[in-house]
Amino acid sequence: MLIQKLSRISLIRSPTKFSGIHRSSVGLATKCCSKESRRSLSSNHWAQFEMAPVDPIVGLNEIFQKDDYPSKVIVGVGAYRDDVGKPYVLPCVREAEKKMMDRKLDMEYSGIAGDPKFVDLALKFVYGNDSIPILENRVQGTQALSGTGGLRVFGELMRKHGHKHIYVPNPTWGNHIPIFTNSGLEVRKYRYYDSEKSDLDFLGLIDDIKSMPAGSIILLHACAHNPTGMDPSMEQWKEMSETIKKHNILPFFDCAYQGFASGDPIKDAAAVRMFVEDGHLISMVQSFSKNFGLYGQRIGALSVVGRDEDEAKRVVSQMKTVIRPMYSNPPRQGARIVTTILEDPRLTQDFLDQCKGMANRITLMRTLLKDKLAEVGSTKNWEHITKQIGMFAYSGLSSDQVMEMRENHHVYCTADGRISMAGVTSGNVDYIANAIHDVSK
Ligand code: CBA
Repeated sequence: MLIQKLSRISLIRSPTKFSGIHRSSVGLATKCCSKESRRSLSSNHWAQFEMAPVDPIVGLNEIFQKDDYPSKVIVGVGAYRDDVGKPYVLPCVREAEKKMMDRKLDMEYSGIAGDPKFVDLALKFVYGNDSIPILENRVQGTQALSGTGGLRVFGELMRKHGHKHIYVPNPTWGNHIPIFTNSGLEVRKYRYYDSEKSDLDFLGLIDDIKSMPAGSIILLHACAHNPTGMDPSMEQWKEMSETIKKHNILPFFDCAYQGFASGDPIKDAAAVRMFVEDGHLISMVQSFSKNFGLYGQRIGALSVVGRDEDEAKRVVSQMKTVIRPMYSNPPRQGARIVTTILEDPRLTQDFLDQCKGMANRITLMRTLLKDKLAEVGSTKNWEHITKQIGMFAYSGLSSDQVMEMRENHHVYCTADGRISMAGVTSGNVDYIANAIHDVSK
């Protein structure tokens, strides 16, 4: 009714060539901005606002939506898709939701640090039930607005407590840089990847750790490094742990893909657990976006290992002083879903199987993509596609080749040539292989 009415107004006052709802909203805008109403506006505080550039990862979805080419493909943001390209809700998540509905839970605020039961289970999930600091209550944490929110709280916390800079790998997840810059930290980079060899630059990495000033924070990707998909071996992690300890650096783990590297969340926590066993008083942010498929629920955790329980609790009390004026307290649903799964052994087993299923499908797509590239006639070396792990293939395509692939083939990946393998399916792999070959031959 209302739309019909508005359409009529717009037709009378301002005939346009648009149709339906569009026409009505354009009509409304025309009405609001007539000469008379413009005269009655207050002085304009918005005029100097420029249109901001779209986000290099998430913004790709917006550009993709505007492309009406029927065979278009997006392999940009790291979000898992099933083999027909559809978003996937884990069956264990569906079951947990049903259980929660039956319990008729309230919708009260959570505490500033979130749901304590969730935090307890989340920390055990990554540190391990039998971790000594867990048993000694020396690991304490808060619920976080997924990985991104936890990173931001950590950045502000450390800036408030005297830190001036943080080291991140080169390259790293693009959003790390504005997150820490906006927290007031200077972002410095350490060597991580050798693009020539499509391999880890381990010597460069160790050398750079050695030259970091004592007391610096180093961000480490716990597993499935984004964007390169290259993780250190366990021997290399050991050497990093020793060097970091010797130089008195604070390791901060970003654990966004636990379960997505090997298919087994316990295996994927190996580096974190080794650092803790080596006596590092680490800090860590966890995300449940990918492994539990809870992207939009914004569920994660931020934790710290202290020398004793009291110390760890003091740090958490300071995290709460950052959180309260920032967003007061976190949302409930995601925490309840993860808790419902992790407190039930059968649902936990279902989760483990379903997480493995996602990781296995990605591994299969890596092999398929590499094989298809050979099949369509590419003579380039694509070994790194299967050597890399986790959600992404760091293809080695240049930004020009990425743009060419976008314009000529309507295949969208990020400008650094990162391909989300989670978006590759048996239905689009030939198309993607052809596009990659065409721009790289
Ligand atoms: N850390 C790393 C290393 C990540 O890759 C991401 C997600 C996050 C934050 C933290 P969340 O806030 O959902 O827990 O994730 N990175 C992306 O998968 C994407 O979600 C990516 O495509 O790079 C993003 O937001 O950019």
